[in-house]
Amino acid sequence: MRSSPTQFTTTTASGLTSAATGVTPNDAATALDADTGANNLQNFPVIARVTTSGGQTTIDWTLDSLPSRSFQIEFFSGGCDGSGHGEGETYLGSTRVITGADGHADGSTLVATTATGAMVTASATSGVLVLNSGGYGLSFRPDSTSEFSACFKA
Ligand SMILES: [Ca+2]
Ligand SMILES: [Ca+2]
Repeated sequence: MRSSPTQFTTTTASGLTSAATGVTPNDAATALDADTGANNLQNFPVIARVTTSGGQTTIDWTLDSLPSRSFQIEFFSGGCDGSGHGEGETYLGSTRVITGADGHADGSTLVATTATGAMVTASATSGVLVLNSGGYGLSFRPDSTSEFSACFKA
């Protein structure tokens, strides 16, 4: 599932703001992201693997956060800051998931083809699905965006 790269610019920008002051570590997975603060101290995803084969790049990732909640996971390539977390210059793609009762979600997401050796990062945005006016389909209404994940070398 892909969405417009410009659709969530505002929430991505808030993630960038908090990243500039240093990255807050994720709380323990069993804590269900109960910590509070700027952007609700939204946990960032963890990239487990980046695979490019036949011109297609797939990112394997996990997220441990609020239970039974919708998330938009966005992927980027670009530089990394001093803490080894990404800076998210080039949008690669996104996906949406709903975490389980244990707060866990994971997936393998097809993204824009990424060169071997590139640094890849991800962010997670919590939100709710709302019925579009007119009743046709659902829209994702974002609230809190995480800082960028640790960089992963493609
Ligand atoms: Ca939190
Ligand atoms: Ca947190």
